Amino acid sequence: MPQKNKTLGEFIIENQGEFKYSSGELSRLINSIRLAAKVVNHEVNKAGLVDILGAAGDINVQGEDQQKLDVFANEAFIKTLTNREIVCGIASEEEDDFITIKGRNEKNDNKYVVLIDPLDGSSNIDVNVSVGTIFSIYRRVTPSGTPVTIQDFLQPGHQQVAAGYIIYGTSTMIVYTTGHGVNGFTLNPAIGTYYLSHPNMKFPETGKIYSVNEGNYVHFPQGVKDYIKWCQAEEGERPYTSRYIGSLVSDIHRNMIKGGIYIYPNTAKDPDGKLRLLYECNPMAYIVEQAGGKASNGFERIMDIQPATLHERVPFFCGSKQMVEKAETFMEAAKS
Ligand code: P6P
Repeated sequence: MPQKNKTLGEFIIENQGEFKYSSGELSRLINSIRLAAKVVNHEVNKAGLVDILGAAGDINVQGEDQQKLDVFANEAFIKTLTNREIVCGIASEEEDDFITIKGRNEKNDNKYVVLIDPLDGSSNIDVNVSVGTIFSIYRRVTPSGTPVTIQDFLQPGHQQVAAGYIIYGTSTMIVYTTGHGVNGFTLNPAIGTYYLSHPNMKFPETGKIYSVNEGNYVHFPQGVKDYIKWCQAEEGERPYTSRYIGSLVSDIHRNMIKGGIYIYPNTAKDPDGKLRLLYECNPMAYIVEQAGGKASNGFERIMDIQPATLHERVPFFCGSKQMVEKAETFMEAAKS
């Protein structure tokens, strides 16, 4: 069990050997994400002062264009990742297409691609509810020395070499995995250092929390309706508790600590589901599976889905293994 209160920097150096291929780039990549997260955290925490500092589109007190926070976050992560000369390409939920990074002397010889949702749940900022950044890292699959292509981004989730999220909540945390378990680091804002606060995070096998936007109930598939009614029935440890923040990172982070299931099914409005496979579901699935949980589209493992487009959406069932499996039995039963 890693020793608590170690800094993120010390942890990365001590676990350098665990990264199968890395000669340090993956560590530097995680470090660059750590830096960008501090920059975004500073801006997110100022959001409450928007009346003083000006809303997006205004000119702020420094005479600069006040940016929407998701635009700011997107630019902060892209700039930091580009400057560190470690990745050959970036795909962002905020960008229509991927960004090619040619690297030193335009050699196109950087090893990794990063996919990022720079500020997930940003609509919650105006009401002071926690939001998050989600990142996913793959090794490129096309030949080094050539510009990155769409194939480098359309990899199934089980090819990820690292994934993580930053949660800008009552405290700011980085939670990530490189395939050797999940560890959580809490930022001490006074000194700008992250400390290992949640070593070796484990998703409880089961739980009593279900997280779904029941406002969409009438549009849910029958299997989801049946599962929700089962959660609400008076039997044994049920009824379960309904908890839904409307911020994916926060809902899953809470459920990973307490036990629970998060469901965003397909609905009439979102016939393929609302969440993006590449920027939200695959990274969260990697983290959740590494912590002993489960993530599917109601029928098949999320990380086995072969992506066809950058922004494709999937239904998402994610959390405590036994709860996801129970929901899948209702989905299967409703099929027949
Ligand atoms: P709804 C935020 O927009 C998000 O992508 C997730 O963070 C969140 O879980 C979900 O959408 C909320 O969607 O339709 O319930 O408001």
